[in-house]
Amino acid sequence: MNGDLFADLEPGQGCEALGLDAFILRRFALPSEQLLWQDLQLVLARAPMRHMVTPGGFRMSVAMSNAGSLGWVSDKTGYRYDEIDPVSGLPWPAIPTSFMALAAQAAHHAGFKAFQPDACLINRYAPESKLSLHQDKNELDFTQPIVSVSLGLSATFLFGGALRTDKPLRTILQHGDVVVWGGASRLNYHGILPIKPGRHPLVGECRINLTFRHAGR
Ligand code: MD6
Ligand code: FE
Repeated sequence: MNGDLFADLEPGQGCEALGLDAFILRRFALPSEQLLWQDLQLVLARAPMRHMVTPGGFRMSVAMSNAGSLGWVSDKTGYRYDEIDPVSGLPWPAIPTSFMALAAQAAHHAGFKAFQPDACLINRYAPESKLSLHQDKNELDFTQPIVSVSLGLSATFLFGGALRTDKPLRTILQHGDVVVWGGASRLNYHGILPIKPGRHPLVGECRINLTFRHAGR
């Protein structure tokens, strides 16, 4: 694996390469699905899902919330990480232990040791919701990877390059799949195509994505 600065382990079994320093761990979250689901409900009881507004004034089709000392927020003034949930006026709920364990294990499996997320963005996609191609660049520290956990309905994930014009790869993310990326791919463009309607036995008629990052100093 490339990127000695970022990793000094070799990726483990069941790691599918998506790009340089980017891996899919198929079904990695399945053994903890019940605990993750319970803990997610506790977080959402304190910080309910909401549709944020983009700096351009558009309501996002994806509903969002956060756990952790920093939460990703968007409003007319821009995108940022904030310690306070603007809806409740309170700090975001802590990242549950079950989430932290899964994120750290997945990162370790993909060759990134000592991942210490301080932000967990929770995305909920109803049918037809999508996320346009974007880069994740609001974090202060790009040396730590991102760990992304897919739950519920399947989605087509687009994984491009460092330029918006690089033709993206397409892969389907299913319930329990975990994507880990960092190093050379950390700033690659990516997105989610519109979700197709369906019903998942645990999650219902939507897709939930948990994205773990180290956003602060
Ligand atoms: C999603 N994910 O899967 C959207 N960003 O719902 C992301 O935007 C994302 O999956 C950075 C790293 C992994 C991701
Ligand atoms: Fe992203």
